[in-house]
Amino acid sequence: MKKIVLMSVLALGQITPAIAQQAATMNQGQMSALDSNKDGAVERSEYEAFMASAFDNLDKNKDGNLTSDETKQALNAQQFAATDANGDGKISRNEFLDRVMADFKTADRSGDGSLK
Ligand SMILES: [Ca+2]
Ligand SMILES: [Ca+2]
Ligand SMILES: [Ca+2]
Repeated sequence: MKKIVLMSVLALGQITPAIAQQAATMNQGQMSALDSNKDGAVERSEYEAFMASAFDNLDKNKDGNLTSDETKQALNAQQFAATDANGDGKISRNEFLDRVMADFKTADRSGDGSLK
């Protein structure tokens, strides 16, 4: 499970430098960062909250969209295009969350809404 969450983070590139630097191993600290209620599982809501704050960090001018400029450290052109579902050259909050939550759904093989 640790590996699966990590792959999801990597699918979007380097969401935060801290995660990227430690991408090779998902350590206990990173697990705890996602598991905010500390029950040992990462629920959908926890994952979504984490990713929403990652979006906010990337959205430097706080207009609710990520431009290629704002994500140039994090996403390559291919990743950007894959996340920009409607192809308008910006990644909206919904497009971002749709993408990462699709990753969550893929990772949640048991379909119980949590990763553990
Ligand atoms: Ca939890
Ligand atoms: Ca922006
Ligand atoms: Ca878009």
